[in-house]
Amino acid sequence: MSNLNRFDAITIFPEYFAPLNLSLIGKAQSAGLIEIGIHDLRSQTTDVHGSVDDTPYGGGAGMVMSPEPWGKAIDEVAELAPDEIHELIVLTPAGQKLTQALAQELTQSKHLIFACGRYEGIDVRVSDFYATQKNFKVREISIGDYVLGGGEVATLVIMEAIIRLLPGVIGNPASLDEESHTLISQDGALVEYPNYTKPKEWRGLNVPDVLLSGNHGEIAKWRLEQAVIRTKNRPS
Ligand code: 6GU
Repeated sequence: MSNLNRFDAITIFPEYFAPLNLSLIGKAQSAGLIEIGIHDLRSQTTDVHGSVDDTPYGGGAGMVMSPEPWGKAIDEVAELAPDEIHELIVLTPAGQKLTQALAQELTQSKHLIFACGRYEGIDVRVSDFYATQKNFKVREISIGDYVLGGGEVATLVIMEAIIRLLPGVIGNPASLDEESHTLISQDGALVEYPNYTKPKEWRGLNVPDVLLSGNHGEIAKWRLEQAVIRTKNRPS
């Protein structure tokens, strides 16, 4: 059984996923740390038009994605990691909100399948069916309280949040410990302290003296104070 993390996305717009070949995620794939597959939902359709949606029962505006192509696509993709529990992630603004803690939790899954709905979403029987399958776990996830045209961009966001946490993906893993939402105070997650690099003065603005002092205790204290201030002042 393979021990690497596998990510599959099912979509009617495979071209949305081209950026996965860049930067951190591109390198993680080349290095064999992860495997990513992008699958065209329309390849599961049987009619000449490649229809993936239909009008909603009960009436109302918009179209609903049909369960049959989704079922076929998910069954096929599950076979790419036949021995794993498949975490089926259905992207919807109605889902559980993505947080750093959720991204961290999802690093434990060996096989993530992202179902990228469009229109008014996917017939709910798709989620209901896979929730009854013992080798599947189903989750609905949202990336925030606003509406996107589909789950593709949300999938890119979630994949990036997870993949950068996987062992070996980031060169200096210590940098993960000090970043926003990972730093914890008594009040919960903090955003990151402000960062500076050379030159010492830029357009009349100076680097705070404490950062030039070489006193690591004082620097850590200052950074924590700054993180608390920034967290408190952040518009909510
Ligand atoms: Cl996952 N999908 C859509 N369509 N809109 C969203 C979202 C997902 N998360 C926030 N807005």
